Amino acid sequence: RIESGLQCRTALRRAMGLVGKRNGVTMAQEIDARYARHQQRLARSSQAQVLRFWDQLDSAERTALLDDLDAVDLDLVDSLIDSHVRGEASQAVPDAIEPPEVFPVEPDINRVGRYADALKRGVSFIRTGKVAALTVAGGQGTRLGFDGPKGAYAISPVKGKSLFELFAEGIAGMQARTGGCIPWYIMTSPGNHDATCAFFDQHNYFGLDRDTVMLFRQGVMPALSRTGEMLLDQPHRLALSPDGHGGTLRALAATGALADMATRGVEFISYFQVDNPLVKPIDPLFIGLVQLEGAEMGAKVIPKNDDFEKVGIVAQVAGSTRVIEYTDLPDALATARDEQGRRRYDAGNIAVHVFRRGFVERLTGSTDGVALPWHRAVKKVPFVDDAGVRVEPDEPNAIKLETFVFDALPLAKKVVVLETRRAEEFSPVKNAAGTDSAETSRRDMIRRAADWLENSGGVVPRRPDGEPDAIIEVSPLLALDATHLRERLGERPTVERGASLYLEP
Ligand code: UD2
Repeated sequence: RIESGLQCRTALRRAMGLVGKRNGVTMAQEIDARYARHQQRLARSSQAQVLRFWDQLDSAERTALLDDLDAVDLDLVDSLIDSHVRGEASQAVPDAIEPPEVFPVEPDINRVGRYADALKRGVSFIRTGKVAALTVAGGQGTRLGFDGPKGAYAISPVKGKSLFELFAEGIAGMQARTGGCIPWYIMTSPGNHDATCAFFDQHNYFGLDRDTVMLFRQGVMPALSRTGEMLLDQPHRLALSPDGHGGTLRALAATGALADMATRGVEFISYFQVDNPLVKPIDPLFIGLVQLEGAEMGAKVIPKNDDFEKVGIVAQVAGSTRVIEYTDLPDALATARDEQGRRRYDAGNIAVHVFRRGFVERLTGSTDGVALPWHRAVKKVPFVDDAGVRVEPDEPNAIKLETFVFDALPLAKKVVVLETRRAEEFSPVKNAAGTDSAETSRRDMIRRAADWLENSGGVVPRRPDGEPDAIIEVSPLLALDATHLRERLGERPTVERGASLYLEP
């Protein structure tokens, strides 16, 4: 279920044991009943081995194991074992792929009017409360080496604001600019949900109205041995991981977030990943174009930095729009050039989407649930062996299963693919060092702030290589883009060499 800011606090208090304690007798009976139910169900799926340490567990451990089992959809797991675990369901890239039709960053002469109309409509949808923001923040920050919800990572160059704070201010800034209210839905995973709630609580929801911030957990999938047994991470814990960002759609429906959107009158969902501090949480032009074109979903793209940049590409396959993940793109396609010598498959997916609420309802409303394909990955997953010893494998030993949100694109009746500028909207924080790290992301935030400032008549010192010779940060509460800054900036500052400058309202 979803938790708005207020409910989140109660849930935290419950987790800390401050409310809702039950007495021992009732708890023991409840555990027995739950155990009996799960034992039967697991036996039918030949997975009863996960209960092999039951007799050695205390009641807290038993409860933890039962909670893990509650979170697993065993029917779904059963249905994937033959195809995706014992077999290797093919994710082959079809032969006949084409570049997609893309709306350019700057409209050509034929589209100027359409873009202006789209922008006007987008702003009006925001003003009238028809737009929600949706952040997917369920993944683990493993590659970043950060211990905590990734959104809590301090990233802004002067103030050290967290990713969540930047998004919150982007939303607040857009509310102030349009006069609308933008509900914000944040998808967490069971592993980081409580910490995420606590982070928002501790920061007083960054000044947003608590009743407009909703957190909801995504689902999980068990890691499976190559022969299809669910692995134990500890004698009383399954080895579970988030079910991929495709799980967003399922979780939106299952937790009541989608129904909550309907109650609030939300028609458009602005989707983005937690790892990109440059993202525009809400882009009126993009939303307006999706509506104006009668599309059910949109995808923002940028030209790739190089042939092997780790972004999926948006492509046209047999009449529908799809993302082909970078790991699946054959080298011959990644390096292909058109007649003008330009990269042929160059529409890099930055994982920013607009969904019509009705589309998500259609996908999640069918009796079969969301028909997104499952992707298998073979990973190293620590596990408890039959003797109860925890093994850290040296080689990949387990299958993890995930769905990807962009696999909804071919299910949409129509799609809008909009190109944007990398320097304005994309610099993700994924790795501890090197490409897509905190260092490159901060550098890009400073570059963008310097460009905006110069565009507004400010003077920015630059090094011989052209990089700004100052650390500059623009609060999203002051300005959301270059034009906005130009409108809002009073005095044009001259920045001293080596200075640190924070621009706020
Ligand atoms: C993703 C895209 C890639 C490109 C790139 C842009 C996939 C498979 N690939 O690559 O095509 O667009 O991003 O930055 O997505 N998340 C969840 N729950 C999950 C898994 C992920 O919330 O179960 C979130 C996670 O918190 C993060 C985002 O999804 O915000 C991306 O996940 P990732 O880092 O695994 O994806 P990546 O970088 O391989």
